[in-house]
Amino acid sequence: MNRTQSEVLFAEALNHLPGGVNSPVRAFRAVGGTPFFVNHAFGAHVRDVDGNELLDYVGTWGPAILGHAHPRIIEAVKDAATHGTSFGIPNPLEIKMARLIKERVPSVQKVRMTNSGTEACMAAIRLARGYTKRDKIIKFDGCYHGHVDSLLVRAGSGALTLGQPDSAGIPGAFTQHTVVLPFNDQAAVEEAFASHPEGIAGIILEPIPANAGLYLPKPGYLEFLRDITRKHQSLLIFDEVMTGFRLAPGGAQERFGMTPDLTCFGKIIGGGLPVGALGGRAEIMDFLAPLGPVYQAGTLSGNPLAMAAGIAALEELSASGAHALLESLGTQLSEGMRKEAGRAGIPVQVHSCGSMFCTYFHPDPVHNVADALKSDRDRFKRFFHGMLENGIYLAPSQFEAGFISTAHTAGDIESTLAAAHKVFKSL
Ligand code: KE4
Repeated sequence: MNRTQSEVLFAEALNHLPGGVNSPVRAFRAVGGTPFFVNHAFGAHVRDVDGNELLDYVGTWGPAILGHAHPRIIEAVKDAATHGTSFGIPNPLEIKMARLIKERVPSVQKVRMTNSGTEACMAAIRLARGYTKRDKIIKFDGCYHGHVDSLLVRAGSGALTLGQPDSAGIPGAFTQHTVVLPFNDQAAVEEAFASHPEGIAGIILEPIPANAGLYLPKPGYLEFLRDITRKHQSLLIFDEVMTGFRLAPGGAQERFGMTPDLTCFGKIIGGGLPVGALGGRAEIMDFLAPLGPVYQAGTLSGNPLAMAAGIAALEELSASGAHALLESLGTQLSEGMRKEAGRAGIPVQVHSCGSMFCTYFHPDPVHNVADALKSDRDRFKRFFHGMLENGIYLAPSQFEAGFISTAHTAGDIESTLAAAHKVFKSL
């Protein structure tokens, strides 16, 4: 595949941007080679600056659930832009977005918009601490909640990919109240509550951890977390920045029948524009300024363009019966991947949940990040580049998930599996 222009651009980007990128996971550090540059995305495809068209299973890390440049989103952004790009004054679209979130996620009674998932998660833990007047927050290793100082502790996503799950530049004092536990381990959580008699403000988790690849909560685990937090008057915080509105119309909490106290959102609700949101019970959310004592703010929060794009995305998702299609495409891909790897004698764990998936090159089950770290990253690297050479763009790290959109077709999945058939045999 000709990558001449991308290589020229990357060489120049290295002079202007640390690592040549504005977000580390884009740099291909885990898979090697030169990242390609894209200037056109449409449907399930992206086109790089050398004219190569790729079937895209990253979907800008989740937002492109309807595919890229969906006409309804483009139209909504164009129309909103003609009325101004930002007001810094309340605008009606903020109410409409909040109502759409509340209609889909019954655990949410009030919403605060932010500009990223990181901000939503940062606000969530500050709110939990302010509401409960406790300091400790439990997170799980391998989970990633954005680059919040106190949550960049044994974190996933790019931090794990780059081997820096505990970032430099964060004083110990900033993380002394962060209790990091293994995921799927009930005894560890019980022990943490027992050893902190002063109380735990809350537990924050990805209900489906998808920043160390993708693994699932064991049966009963989420219910256990709900029970133990309720018992100790701690808050259960679901980070649904990736799973929200994707794993079901109401996200993972609908799919798993759970009711968290707070939920963090992002990605899909911005239709590809910068966005995040925090939602939850009114009695908790009303602790946020200007009503309550917990400060949180943002110049561009509720920005009319991001709201217009996100509203279009949520309304189109509902109108198009998207989730049934996403479910069937996800099953077709994961079952096909298992079969092709089996045919080639390659030991893999193919995990999927709805339209999210991950292929671990590992012979044994993966239930947490310790298991995930045992996967064969060299084999993943060869698989990634083999698929790329066959026109299939997968997430450039073993420790990321893949995303299917409603713009993918059964035919796309078939051609992906045909490519996988060839590439698995070459491993
Ligand atoms: P942002 O600040 O990147 O909008 O959201 C942070 C975040 C919070 N919570 C979860 C569960 C997330 O997955 C994320 C961000 N996801 C990564 C992909 N694994 C973003 C990709 C990137 O960092 O470039």
